[in-house]
Amino acid sequence: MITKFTRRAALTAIVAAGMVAGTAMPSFAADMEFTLATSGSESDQRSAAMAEVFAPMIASFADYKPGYNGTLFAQGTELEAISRGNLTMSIASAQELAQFFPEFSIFATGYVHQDAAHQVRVFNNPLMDPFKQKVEDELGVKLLSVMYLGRRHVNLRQTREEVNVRTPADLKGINLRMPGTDAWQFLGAALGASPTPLAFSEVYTALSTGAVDGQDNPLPTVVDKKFYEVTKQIAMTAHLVDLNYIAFSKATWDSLSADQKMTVQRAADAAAAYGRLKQLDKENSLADFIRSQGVEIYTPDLAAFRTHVQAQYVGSEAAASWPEGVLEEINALGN
Ligand code: KDO
Repeated sequence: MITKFTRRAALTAIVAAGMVAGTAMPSFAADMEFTLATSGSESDQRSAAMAEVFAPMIASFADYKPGYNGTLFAQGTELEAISRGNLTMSIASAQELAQFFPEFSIFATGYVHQDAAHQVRVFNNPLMDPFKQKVEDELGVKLLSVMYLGRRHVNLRQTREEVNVRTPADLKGINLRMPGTDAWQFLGAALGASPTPLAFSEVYTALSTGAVDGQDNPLPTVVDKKFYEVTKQIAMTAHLVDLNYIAFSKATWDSLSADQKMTVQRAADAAAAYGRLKQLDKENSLADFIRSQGVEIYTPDLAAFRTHVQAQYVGSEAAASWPEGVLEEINALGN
């Protein structure tokens, strides 16, 4: 806790300095450069949406410069880079934000969001305002829009004969790669597995060598990163309807004219909406292809997973950070 607090206080100071620098920039700048860092690939739907929709919409005043596969900044370091003024944008997760603001773990909790539309209703609801404001004030990052990554499932190297996943008890001892933050590790343990933190860029190799037993991601990611080549089964746990935020430098934002701000906001919303539709489409159509590659896909006992995962959060340190009543508000926005 002390580390987090110290880190946050330091960042607040950095941001304050950055914002002063930001306001000194000319608001009419015609040749700005918006750099974006993501650990996703170029063909990932979120990357494609940014390149195909966001970039042309802001082209009259800014060049869009994306860096894929964690090449500009390593996974999990992007928000700090924006905060320090070294990066304009990222495709940020709630789990990354929870490292600075533990209450963001509520959006990273298993079986909370129900679907893509629910994510949008939650993001646009006034309940999000204090969350967004805090990120802006203390990290110097504006959360422009919510992107859909999809339903995460458990994807293992073992055949179903070796490991048949019906309930969380069947994941006991399974070395499951999860991204490297507390919120992700908690979710992996809540599923009943033994979570191992690993950067996204390392997952394929770790699966192929057997350094880990499995990973969790939505079907489009399994195809995009060819995880089907090195795994044998997917248990459709749907334990997290995963999202990302389009994160934007507050210092750069403050340097834009009112028209430019409106254009950036519209471009982010349009890219998120476009990417969401594409991702939903892929999610609904990729199972046959994955099966044709020799990967068995099946649905475990979802009620058992939901009950077990939710029970792990009750009384947890993460849940203690959630503002009173917000979980109920999120649930009320569901179907
Ligand atoms: C991953 O590392 O498994 C993950 O899916 C986590 C997401 O939050 C997101 O960052 C994503 O990776 C990357 O954008 C790569 O697709």
